[in-house]
Amino acid sequence: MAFSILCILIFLTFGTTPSLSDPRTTEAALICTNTSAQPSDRQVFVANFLAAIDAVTPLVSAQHYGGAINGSGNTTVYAFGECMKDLSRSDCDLCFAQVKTQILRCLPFQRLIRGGRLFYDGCYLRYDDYLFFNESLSGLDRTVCGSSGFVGGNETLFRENVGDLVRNLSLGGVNNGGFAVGSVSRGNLTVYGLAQCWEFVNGSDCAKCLGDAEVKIGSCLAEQEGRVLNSGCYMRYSTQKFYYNSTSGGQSGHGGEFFFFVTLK
Ligand SMILES: *[C@@H]1O[C@H](CO)[C@@H](O)[C@H](O)[C@H]1NC(C)=O
Ligand SMILES: *[C@@H]1O[C@H](CO)[C@@H](O)[C@H](O)[C@H]1NC(C)=O
Ligand SMILES: *[C@@H]1O[C@H](CO)[C@@H](O)[C@H](O)[C@H]1NC(C)=O
Ligand SMILES: *[C@@H]1O[C@H](CO)[C@@H](O)[C@H](O)[C@H]1NC(C)=O
Ligand SMILES: *[C@@H]1O[C@H](CO)[C@@H](O)[C@H](O)[C@H]1NC(C)=O
Ligand SMILES: *[C@@H]1O[C@H](CO)[C@@H](O)[C@H](O)[C@H]1NC(C)=O
Ligand SMILES: *[C@@H]1O[C@H](CO)[C@@H](O)[C@H](O)[C@H]1NC(C)=O
Ligand SMILES: *[C@@H]1O[C@H](CO)[C@@H](O)[C@H](O)[C@H]1NC(C)=O
Ligand SMILES: CC(=O)N[C@H]1CO[C@H](CO)[C@@H](O)[C@@H]1O
Repeated sequence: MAFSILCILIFLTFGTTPSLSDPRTTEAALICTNTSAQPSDRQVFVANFLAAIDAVTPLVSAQHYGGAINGSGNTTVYAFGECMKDLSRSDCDLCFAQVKTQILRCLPFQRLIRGGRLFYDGCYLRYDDYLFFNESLSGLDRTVCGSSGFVGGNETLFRENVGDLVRNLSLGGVNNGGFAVGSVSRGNLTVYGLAQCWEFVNGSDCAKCLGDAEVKIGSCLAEQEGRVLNSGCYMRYSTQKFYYNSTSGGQSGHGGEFFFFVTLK
């Protein structure tokens, strides 16, 4: 009996196709507003919330992003979701399935909270009570620095590398339809990064958003990792490589133009 269970476990572990899947469901930030719907509107608000999120889900699965609006007046719910462009479709689906359940921690059901943003490293979901889809900056934007300080190497070099990286990410993102990944190596130090503007943020607003992120991420330079989570864009650097080389999740595909690798002396 125990043996057959073991066999099944072995089969399950090795019988499936090897997968490099990483939906990057690490949470970067959950930001909830403190506005709530009227208690008398409870049923309608909850129904609109669910309908908006439900409408966004298949769009994200099919095209990596989607926006939906449901309801009217004070109970209107606007929802937008997007996966990072380097995730495969299956990783995107996995990431979005989680982000969708975890945004409930903003308590749209219990407290009828009308706005929430959940940033994962692989995907993003926001709902709110106004049309925010093309918003680039807002008062709730966050900078989240890692908690492992940079140690054991040349700190000056590290700062220079991150500085060049985020400048490149910002420029590269603006010039490549809102997405860039890349690395900068100098001395024996390499830093990796990713930047992405959300789909409905236009070129000039994307530039504004990434430019802002580039400046704010500078406050993280004592740490091995840093993230800026703006209304219209996401930027991250790390001493670890965390992104896929192509826009199709490591498989061969389109989008090679989205990266850069820089080696400086
Ligand atoms: C609600 O949030 C706004 C800004 O997000 C803030 O100015 C205000 O003080 C908050 N109110 C409460 C009661 O927390
Ligand atoms: C809101 O969602 C409901 C339920 O899915 C749907 O019947 C309705 O058409 C949606 N309204 C809008 C404006 O999309
Ligand atoms: C909308 O909400 C405000 C307060 O939040 C309330 O005064 C107003 O009556 C509401 N309007 C409708 C149409 O329900
Ligand atoms: C973009 O935002 C502006 C306000 O900043 C708004 O007037 C416009 O309708 C928005 N465009 C789209 C396509 O959502
Ligand atoms: C390479 O990195 C190590 C720390 O990881 C550091 O101690 C060493 O000095 C570096 N060497 C050079 C040539 O920069
Ligand atoms: C650290 O890096 C800076 C900038 O590249 C360089 O000028 C300096 O000599 C390095 N320091 C050490 C101890 O290697
Ligand atoms: C981008 O959208 C903003 C409003 O959100 C608008 O002011 C600006 O002119 C737009 N830029 C372009 C290039 O469409
Ligand atoms: C990604 O690209 C870098 C630089 O060209 C290369 O060293 C690395 O092996 C590539 N990784 C994968 C998984 O293709
Ligand atoms: C694409 C891009 O902007 N590349 C730049 C990255 O940063 C290095 C150093 O600052 C530049 O030399 C590259 O041109």
